[in-house]
Amino acid sequence: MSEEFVFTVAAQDGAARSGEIRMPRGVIRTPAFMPVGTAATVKAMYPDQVKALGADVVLGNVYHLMLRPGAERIARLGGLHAFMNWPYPILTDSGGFQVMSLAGLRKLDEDGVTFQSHVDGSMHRLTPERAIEIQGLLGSDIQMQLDECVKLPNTDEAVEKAMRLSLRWAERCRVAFGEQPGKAMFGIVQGGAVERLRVESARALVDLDLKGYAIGGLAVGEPQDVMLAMIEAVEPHLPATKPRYLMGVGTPDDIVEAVRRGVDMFDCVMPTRAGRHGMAFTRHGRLNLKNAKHAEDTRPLDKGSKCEAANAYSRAYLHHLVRSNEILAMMLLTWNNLAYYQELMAGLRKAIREKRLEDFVAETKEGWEKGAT
Ligand code: PRF
Repeated sequence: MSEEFVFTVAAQDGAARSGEIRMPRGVIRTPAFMPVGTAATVKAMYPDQVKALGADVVLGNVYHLMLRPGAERIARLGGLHAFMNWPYPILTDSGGFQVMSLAGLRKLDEDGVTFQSHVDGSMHRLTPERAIEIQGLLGSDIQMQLDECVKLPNTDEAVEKAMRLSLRWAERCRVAFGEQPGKAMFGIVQGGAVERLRVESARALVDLDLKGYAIGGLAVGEPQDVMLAMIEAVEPHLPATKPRYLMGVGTPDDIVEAVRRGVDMFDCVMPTRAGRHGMAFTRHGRLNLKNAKHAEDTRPLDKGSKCEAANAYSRAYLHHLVRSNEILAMMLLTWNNLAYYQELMAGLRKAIREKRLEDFVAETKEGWEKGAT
């Protein structure tokens, strides 16, 4: 453990890196996948189960928690770590992205965003200062700047306007955050699919000397090759000594390709959300357990997996649970999926350390392509 926030790169293979972030609440091994715990819970999972799978950090959301149960209430109850019984690092997203995707009415101005709660229709306001204040009340270890993320495709004008507003908000968040030993505030690179805007955004954020840099505004409607081209455009402009976080990404293939291009951290609802909708990720690709073809299949999801959800229950049983809308279907598939994602990250970290990343990537993709049958 460390009193400060310290990132060290221990090994490199091509542009890919493996290392760790040390901070008071624990060590985050990178490249890291952060399970999403939107409403102070990684849905359908016990916290100690999440930890046992190898997750070193989970993600929380300002947007959801400010609406319910409220940031001040969580602070009075001892902070988010105690509230959800997760004593390890927590990264919180700042709310801007969720306002755009979830809120009802919303109005953006220079100072912030006013929006209507999707929970009860009440009106709320987020400014850069309030976003940081809320993350402080929650006790978040890694706090994100407030930003504006536009959907793609979009006009260059709209993308540029959002990128410049996000930069001004980054400066205000930096001031509001101040110096907090052991904690970090990350900036968020925006700029859509416009290379020149991406580079300008990255350079301006680097001038603010932040503890880490996120790449936002991707996986919002553009094809994978565009997303990867933007990562490649930004990467040379980000300091090698700071962690890089690709927000809201992605499929196992997106993660592998981004790690090859130098990304250190990821979060995505995909393993948890897909698990609640009957989908299983395995080394042999994806399975839709709703499908009738599994109805009498006695094989487990993956008998070679260390995860009990993958090896102790038949596909026929999982199919039955999914079709019957049983709670256990969600629990087992979420467990399996998070285990698969964490196993993938552990494999990537090991392969980078052993300088055999390209072989690992080829073997991994071969496994997916062979199919789960
Ligand atoms: N900004 C923030 N959170 C995000 C994104 C973003 O651009 C994305 C985009 N993939 C996911 N989550 N603040």
